[in-house]
Amino acid sequence: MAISKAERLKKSKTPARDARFGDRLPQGQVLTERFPILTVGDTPIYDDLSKWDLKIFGEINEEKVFTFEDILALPQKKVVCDVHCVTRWSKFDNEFEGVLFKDLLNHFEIKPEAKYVVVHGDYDYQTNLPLEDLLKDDIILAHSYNGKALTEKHGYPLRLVVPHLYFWKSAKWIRGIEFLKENRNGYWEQNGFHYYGDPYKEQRFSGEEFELKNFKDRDFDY
Ligand SMILES: Nc1nc2c(c(=O)[nH]1)N[C@H]1C(S)=C(S)[C@@H](COP(=O)(O)O)O[C@H]1N2
Ligand SMILES: [Mo]
Repeated sequence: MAISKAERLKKSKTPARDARFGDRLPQGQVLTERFPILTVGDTPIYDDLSKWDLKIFGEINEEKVFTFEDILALPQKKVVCDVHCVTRWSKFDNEFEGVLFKDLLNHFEIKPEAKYVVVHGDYDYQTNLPLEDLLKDDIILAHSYNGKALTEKHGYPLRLVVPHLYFWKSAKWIRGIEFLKENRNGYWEQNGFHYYGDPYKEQRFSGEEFELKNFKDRDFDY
């Protein structure tokens, strides 16, 4: 089922580049005004926030658990960003509010060996990223969207937002952050999608990680 999602998408027609948006709209994307919902499986309902927590584990000095109150007690920031879904929709100027990932990092110690992260969201959703990517200034754990609490379907009470990668990396209903020495692919990454997923390089599918197109631009010793 999941494999066929990647296979179906590969067969879909690539939309022509929309010149109105210049470089802002990545190749192969179509702009949407609405905010589509893409979820594998059921939508979790958190009518009682005491049932929610965020566990930090793996290659860190001491495991840490944040309650929702803990999250609200951290510095609150806003990020305005564009999002790009691998299924070809993009949406401009989304305002997310919450806690920057780099601010969360002040509250636990990552071991120097940690190089990768797997983000866990309900239910059993996992997605992988290099740790370095999460250190960027605009990576946010968001509880609000355009001035209001996230809706249940968009990830209430807390979702990750990683603006510079395809939107499947932005785990909804985030419950865990796992630090790792080596990369471990998540759900979509195991099911035909790219392990990194840069929309500006159209890294949609797995098996494309060698970027043969750009081979001539690589550094060579001789
Ligand atoms: N926990 C969880 N997070 C998830 C998903 C999911 O199924 N479960 N879907 C991903 C995908 S494929 C996309 S495109 C975005 C969609 O977010 P939205 O539904 O708010 O548009 O969430 C991502 N985060
Ligand atoms: Mo997606």
